[in-house]
Amino acid sequence: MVAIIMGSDSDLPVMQKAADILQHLAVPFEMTIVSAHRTPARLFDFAQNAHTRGIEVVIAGAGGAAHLPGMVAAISPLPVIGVPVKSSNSIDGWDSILSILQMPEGVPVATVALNAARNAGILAAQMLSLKDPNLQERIVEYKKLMESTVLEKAQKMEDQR
Ligand code: RP5
Repeated sequence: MVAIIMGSDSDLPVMQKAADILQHLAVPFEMTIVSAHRTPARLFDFAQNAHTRGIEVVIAGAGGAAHLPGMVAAISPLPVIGVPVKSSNSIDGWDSILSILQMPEGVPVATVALNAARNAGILAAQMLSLKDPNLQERIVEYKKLMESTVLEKAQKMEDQR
C-alpha cells in the first residue's frame, strides 16, 4: 500500500498523476492532505503510524517552503518519495525543489523532478515490485506501452515528411 500525501488541495492537479499511474499499475494507495505547517499534529500522527498501518512507501508532494516530505522522512522509517510542486506560493519552482532535495545526511528523500508525480508513482511501484513479480510484469508492460507509443509517433512524423 502506498500513501500519497500533499500539503494542500491545491497540489492535487499535480499529485493526481501519482494516483493515476498507481491505479494503472493496480497498486493500492490512499491519498489525503497533510500539511507540515498548518496541521503539524496530523503530520506527526501520520508519520509515526504509517508503517504500523501497512503503508510501505510514502509519496509526499508540496510547494514553496516544502517541508512535508523531509519531515515525514525525519519521523517515519518508510522510504519517502518527494514531489516538488510549482505552487501559488512558489517563486519559480526552485524553492520547492531545493526544500525537498537538499536533505541532511541520514534523512533521505528520493526527490523527483518538478511536478513529476507520475514518476513518483512509478518509483513507488518499482520499490513494491521487488517482492511482487506480478507487479514487476505490469511495469515491464508499461515500459513496452511507452516504447510503442513513441515508435508510433516516430512513424507518423516520418510519414508526414
Ligand atoms: C504548500 O503551500 C502546499 O503544499 C502548496 O503547494 C502550497 C500552497 O498551498 P495553498 O495556499 O494553496 O493551500 O504548503
